[in-house]
Amino acid sequence: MAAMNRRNFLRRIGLGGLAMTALPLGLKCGAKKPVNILFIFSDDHAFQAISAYGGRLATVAPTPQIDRLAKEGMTFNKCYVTNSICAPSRATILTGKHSHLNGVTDNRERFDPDQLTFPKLLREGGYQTAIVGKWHLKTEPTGFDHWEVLPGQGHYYNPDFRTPEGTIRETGYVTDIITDKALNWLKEKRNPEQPFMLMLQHKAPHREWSPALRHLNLFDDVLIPEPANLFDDYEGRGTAAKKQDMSIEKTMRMVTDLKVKDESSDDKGLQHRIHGRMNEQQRQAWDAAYAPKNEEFRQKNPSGKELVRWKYQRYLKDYLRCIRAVDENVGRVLDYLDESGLAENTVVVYSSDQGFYLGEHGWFDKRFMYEESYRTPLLARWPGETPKGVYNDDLVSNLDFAQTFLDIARLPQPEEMQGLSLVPVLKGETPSTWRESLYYHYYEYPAVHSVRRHEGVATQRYKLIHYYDLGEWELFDLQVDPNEMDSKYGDPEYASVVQDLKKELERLREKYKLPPLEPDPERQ
Ligand code: SGN
Ligand code: CA
Repeated sequence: MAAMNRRNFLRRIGLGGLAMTALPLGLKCGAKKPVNILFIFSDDHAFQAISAYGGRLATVAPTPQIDRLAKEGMTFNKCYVTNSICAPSRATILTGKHSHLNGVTDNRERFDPDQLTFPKLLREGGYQTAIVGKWHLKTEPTGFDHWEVLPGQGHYYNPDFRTPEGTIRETGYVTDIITDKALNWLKEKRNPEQPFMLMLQHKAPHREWSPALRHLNLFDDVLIPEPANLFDDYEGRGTAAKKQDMSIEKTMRMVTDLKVKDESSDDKGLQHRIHGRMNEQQRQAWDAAYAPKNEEFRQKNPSGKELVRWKYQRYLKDYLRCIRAVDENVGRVLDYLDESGLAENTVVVYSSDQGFYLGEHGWFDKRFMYEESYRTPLLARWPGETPKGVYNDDLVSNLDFAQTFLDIARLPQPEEMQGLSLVPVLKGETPSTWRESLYYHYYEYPAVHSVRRHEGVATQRYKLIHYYDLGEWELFDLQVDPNEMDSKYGDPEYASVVQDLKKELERLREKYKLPPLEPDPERQ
């Protein structure tokens, strides 16, 4: 970039004063070589499905490869998202800003490609940048030297990829192919003279949870443990929890989600998403795996709670099968870093766009500020910097990722970004002034799954949620009610907690420049 352009660019990001210090800063200051950044990201990966986090699934469905990052680096127990849904989370990560400022408040919005993003700044700072896999932001990726992304949600089998040269179709399973492409870029395409930042973004384990053909019979003889609140009756919570449309019992579809083929029904979804994508050989393998299990299901013909239990088993097994392929492929990438000698100078981060319900509250999907969807996995390995095998309890957010990556690259963080660099935290030196609360806002309603709009504030112990169209509040005390079954809002014992949290919510709204709330009676 010419000197003049660079100066304008720095001015634009609020760092005009630095214009004389010729970039790339990350490459110049200090004797250390700039660090590579590998950001592995999945879609809807619940922390409950990563064995490093423990929990009921850790023994039945371990993730030994992702767990390597936990052993060799830091695992965050309290990483939360700003808005628990796909496109908004991705926009927050790229921009380091809350949804109302980056323009992607819900999945229907288009990402403005002219915005300031961390990949653009890394590229400007001398990094080679690439993204492979799910993008989901409608407009074309900007700020990347190399990109190959799935159109929209993409497909599990024989997926198409959008590239600057046009769309291409690949044969095979999406998680393997995304990894092949990422490895190919690392090995053959990038310029080894430059540091890199690679975003390796899986589609899996997103709905409809279609496994790799080699995993179709994994877990067949295993009983997946149920969560304690699989049969939640939503007492103790407000209208939003009662009126959602994301339950295993009522919302999950027998054909597309649960793969019970019904010869009498002409299910377009199954054809479009699964069968129609496959070649004859793949289709036969798929049918051979599901047909006997579906036959057994028909024989048993469960109903009521037994049917919910059956659906839960089928759902979880397919979901965990998808995770198995993600885990194996994380292993392939980590092995390559080891073999190539890159590992030593590469930060590896694993995260997901949000969490997911694996039957907790009787649900699948995300959106709510309740723990399973609000919280997202975050593991990071930075050789020589992160202490090994440490679990961190600081409140961190996907709002922090952009600034963290810039800081790792020793590049300046634009003032307009709203998060915090996690670099000191990663080094085991959390400042005493670290944040004590987080702001959340979910916007997509009316929409699929019928989750009402809400905003809220979370601290280490409490969560205050405001369903502003409904005029309802909920308060959870996670210390006594970790499963969030019993709102304490209105309980006199918690009156002062509510008062303090409302003040904190107002403070955060101001800090993050939220526009005034506009409750909409039409959206009750
Ligand atoms: C998107 C959403 C899901 C939702 C489906 C419904 N995921 O894929 O939450 O279940 O739509 O689509 S997101 O990652 O894009 O946010 S449907 O076509 O099955 O109705
Ligand atoms: Ca998602």
